[in-house]
Amino acid sequence: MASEEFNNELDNMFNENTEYSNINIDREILKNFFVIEGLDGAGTTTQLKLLDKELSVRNIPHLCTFEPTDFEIGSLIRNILHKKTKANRDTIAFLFAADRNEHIYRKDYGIIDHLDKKELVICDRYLFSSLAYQSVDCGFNFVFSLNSRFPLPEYLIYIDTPVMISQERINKRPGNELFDIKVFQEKVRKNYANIFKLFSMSRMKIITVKGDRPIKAIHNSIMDIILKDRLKDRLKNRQV
Ligand code: ATM
Repeated sequence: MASEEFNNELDNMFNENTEYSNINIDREILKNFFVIEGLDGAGTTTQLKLLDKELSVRNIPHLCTFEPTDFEIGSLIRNILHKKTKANRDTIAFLFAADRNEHIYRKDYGIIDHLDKKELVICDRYLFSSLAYQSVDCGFNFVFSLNSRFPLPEYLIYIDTPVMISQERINKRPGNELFDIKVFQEKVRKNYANIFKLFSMSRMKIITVKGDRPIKAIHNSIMDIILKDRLKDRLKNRQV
């Protein structure tokens, strides 16, 4: 779908007379759940690894996790992304949603069970990746409906990287994946902007972090967001 069409679709959502009026933006928020998003090459995976180390050093109970997962459906998705097996674009959208469902709800291993154990959960990509990537080929409404029942994180942290920079980083990596093409990434970047506009009506906090900086500077910005929130919570508890 062209981004202008996506924009129109988004504009229509604000019109009460359209089928989009029931769109569920203000849904359940999972406290202590942080999601990191960005274009391919934005460095979300690098940042997740750094956070994992730092939270361990600080003895903060946490789970650093990612989508596609390393559960069964996630592994199938990786094979499709690495072009080892083929699937129709709509099938890929279904698979991402199915993988997510396991990721959130699987007993003992899922995100909800970790949050229930009072751990912070930080996830590299979540439903916003589906909305940004799969909407390019499958249309926003279809992808939104597949993901309409999933809860939102408390914080969505977006590492904003210009396509040119993310493309330079991708080109340095061996092999290429299904969505690595420049024009595709440009559409994905526009989609992210539209999605954030849409979700600004929710109670989820959306924070953009500039991605064209050294890895350590980006890491510090993300740590600040996570720690500030914990500090606020502790102060609140002390006042009670
Ligand atoms: P990582 O490279 O962050 O592991 O993600 C793999 C790809 O999966 C990434 N592609 N690029 N380019 C984004 C894509 N993806 C989706 O298309 N939809 C989704 O729902 C998710 C979670 C990831």
